[in-house]
Amino acid sequence: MGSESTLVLVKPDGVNRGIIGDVISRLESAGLKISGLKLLQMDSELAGKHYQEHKEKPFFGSLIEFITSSPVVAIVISGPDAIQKTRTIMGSTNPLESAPGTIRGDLGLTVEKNIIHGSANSEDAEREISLYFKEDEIIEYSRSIDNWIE
Ligand code: D4T
Repeated sequence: MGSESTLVLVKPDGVNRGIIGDVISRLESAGLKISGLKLLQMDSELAGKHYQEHKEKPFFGSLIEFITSSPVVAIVISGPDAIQKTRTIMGSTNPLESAPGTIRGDLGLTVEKNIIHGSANSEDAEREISLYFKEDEIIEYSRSIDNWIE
């Protein structure tokens, strides 16, 4: 159960619906820690890099338009098994198939408007974190509660 980091985005639908706090709160309540945090407007270049694996998919154009349609919140989330833990709290891609209690199951609307992105694996996490954060924007610190979590 090693500590690791993952990249989370609160997507434009989450920002515009005013549920940034709810998303962050669910991750924090599960013991995960914020190591980096920013609001930013993605451009199509960054969006293309982020979603490079989907370049050939039929939904790619619409996905890029959506993700660049308003600011997003980028977060580096850290903790034991942070990648899998975050994916579990997110729920599955399609909110209609996400379990209640997950972010997408409770708050998501469609496969596109599904509130949150979380890195799929450690390789993606490393690549995605470096797309959004410089090294000195990620802060390692310990909280007293970490003794109860790690
Ligand atoms: P992300 O990458 O946002 O955490 O989502 P997932 O890992 O759960 O889902 P994914 O890689 O299969 O899809 C990436 C992203 O594309 C959107 N999408 C997906 C879409 O707009 N239309 C579609 O038909 C699919 C399959 C949603 C998430």
